Amino acid sequence: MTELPLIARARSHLNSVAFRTATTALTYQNLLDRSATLAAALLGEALDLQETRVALLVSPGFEYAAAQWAIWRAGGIKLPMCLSATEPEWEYALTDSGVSILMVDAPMAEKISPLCQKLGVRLVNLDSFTTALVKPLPEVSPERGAMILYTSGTTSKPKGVLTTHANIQSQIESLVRAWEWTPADRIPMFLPLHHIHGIINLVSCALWSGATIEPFSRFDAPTILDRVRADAYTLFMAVPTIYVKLIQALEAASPADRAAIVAGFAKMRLMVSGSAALPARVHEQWTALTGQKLLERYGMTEIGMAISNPYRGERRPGAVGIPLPGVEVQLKTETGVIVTGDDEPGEIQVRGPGVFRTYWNRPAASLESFDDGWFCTGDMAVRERGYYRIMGRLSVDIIKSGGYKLSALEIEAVLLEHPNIHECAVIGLPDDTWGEVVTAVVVLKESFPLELSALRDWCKGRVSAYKIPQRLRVVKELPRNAMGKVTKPVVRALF
Ligand code: MCA
Ligand code: AMP
Repeated sequence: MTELPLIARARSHLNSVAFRTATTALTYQNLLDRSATLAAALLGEALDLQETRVALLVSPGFEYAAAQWAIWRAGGIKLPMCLSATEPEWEYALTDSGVSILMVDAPMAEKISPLCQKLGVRLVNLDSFTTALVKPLPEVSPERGAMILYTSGTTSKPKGVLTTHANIQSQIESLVRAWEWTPADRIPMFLPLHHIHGIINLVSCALWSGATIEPFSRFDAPTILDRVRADAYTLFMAVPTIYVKLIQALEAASPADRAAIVAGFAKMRLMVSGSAALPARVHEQWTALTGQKLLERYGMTEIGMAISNPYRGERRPGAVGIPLPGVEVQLKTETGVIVTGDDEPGEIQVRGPGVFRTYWNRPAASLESFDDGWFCTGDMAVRERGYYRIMGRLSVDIIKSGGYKLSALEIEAVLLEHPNIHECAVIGLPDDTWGEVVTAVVVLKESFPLELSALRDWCKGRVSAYKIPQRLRVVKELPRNAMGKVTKPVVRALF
């Protein structure tokens, strides 16, 4: 039987450690066995899940990876959800994508089970399957749907991005080749596992290569720095906010501690930054502190990684480099002309086998996002001396905070439900640590005031913590243009 390449490749690393924690070392053989058991549990009497959507709400680690492989081996489409999302956010993702099974671990089971009952979703608790199950698994062709990731855009509600097994394989192969992954690699995993950065760049590339992953439930600087000091890693991947936090931690450490930690960083073969712009200043500060030149790359949920500074060659602060293997990139000006030389800005358009198939159940949005076969990213860039430099986004309604992409429109829709908010405009304001911080400018209904802390409390349970405004400004009226549309650049100028 032909297996998915990601699974077949694991058979050449059977005794290597796939996941290591302080107390466990689980091998690729363990991962194959466990995912076969979970695939059998998912299938029950069925022979093939036939692209049934299976949501995943499991803490990062071995069980998450085994569940992910189980869904794929059983022929399902995986929908990883944010562990810290709110119930309305989970409900939206589950219903929008028509999920019929949800895989959970014990910590999440109690929280989500009433919602599953309400929606008629079958709950599969991983912890209930402790003994091995054996069942023939279906053959899954690479052209089948593999994963749906929800991403915010210029619409209020997030859209599901559907990628196939072939898309995922090409995204992985491109990065493994460009960044020279090997079975000897060891990498910490502290990024959330409902986005490409964690799922593809980190977990899937590592498992494709026979490398070892050390999972953490979240990013905690002291814990990670202890392991860096112990030379635990060869590779490191993070968002710019994390590098800023690490710089703060290193600067606060005693000279002896700092020297020991820096020695650990200096030995790594590669440190990557992405998901948001890495300020040149942070890049340079990191090099000055650790001797490491960060490799910055650019990607997007719809396309995986597209542009990267080279593993061997100049890593230029402030630039994202050149197209990755197998990825075609072009810039198109506002007037529809394809940029041919350096120094002329245009929108980044991407083509290649890694580009997603479609937005789930949104044919019109899918059609609109392509221009003659090229995916339109909505990001502006310029080529300078051969390297791309990101200039910003076309839409003012997309905010990047801590590496998360947020829709101002989605947050505005929630704020408008507040009993004392008459009108609002949400913007992202520049911030040294978070890249941008969510900022709400509101017109109140009544004369009684609204404090930021009260607004933040009200938002809890309605939207994920990272979408909750960090700053608030009350105004008498919002600036509008002649058409009556709120002018966000003028709103921004209030600060
Ligand atoms: C949390 N806080 C914030 C934000 N988030 N303040 C401002 N802006 C924010 N965005 C505050 C909290 O309210 C809290 O404040 C304090 O910071 C600590 O919160 P906590 O949640 O513990 O923060 P953290 O754990 O330190 O999180 C920071 C983080 C996290 C580790 C950088 O945001 C993260 O994992 N980001 C990565 C996201 C990611 O992987 N994105 C990839 C998607 P208080 O203490 O007052 O309560 S992009 C992608 O996949 C594409 C394809 C790509 O290119 O990679
Ligand atoms: P997401 O939709 O969460 O996949 O986020 C993708 C977006 O993150 C891109 O469209 C860019 O706006 C932004 N992004 C990713 N990497 C970089 C980078 N290195 N520099 C600037 N922006 C980036």
